[in-house]
Amino acid sequence: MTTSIEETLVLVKPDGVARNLTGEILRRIEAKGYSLVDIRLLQADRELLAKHYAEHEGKPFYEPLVEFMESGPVVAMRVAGNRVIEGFRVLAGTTDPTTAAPGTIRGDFGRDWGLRVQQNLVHGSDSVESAERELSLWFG
Ligand code: IDP
Repeated sequence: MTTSIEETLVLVKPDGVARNLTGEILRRIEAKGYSLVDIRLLQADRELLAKHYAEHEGKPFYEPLVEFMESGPVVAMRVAGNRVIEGFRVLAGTTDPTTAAPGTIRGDFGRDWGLRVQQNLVHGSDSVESAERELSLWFG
């Protein structure tokens, strides 16, 4: 057993907000035992999204990803808990909603629309370094 109290950035992407899944996603986070520390609903602008997704610049899905993320409001959450960075990514499921395991957020609710970008409902930071960088971008 490892003790590592962490904070992570969770985003409910525009598809999740539009489909009224914010409450269900937060319910799963809280049911798992993680704590909500801060939350905001906002319309992300391109400048914020370019910083958030800097590692993907130049990839074929980058432009459709940024367009999708600015297409409507998102919910940003600061979530705390032991090993929450890895733990939330397990709750979310793998990137592709078609193959994400049932029981995960993406596996249960993600739909493969056949679009240029996977609209997979949520984002979760993937490392301690990413979490620190992303939390300061979204929460200052
Ligand atoms: P993650 O969100 O599961 O960590 P990343 O590789 O960080 O996945 O990619 C960021 C986001 O870009 C994904 O959540 C998804 O919306 C989109 N994406 C990633 N790879 C692809 C792809 O191959 N095709 C379409 N969209 C993708």
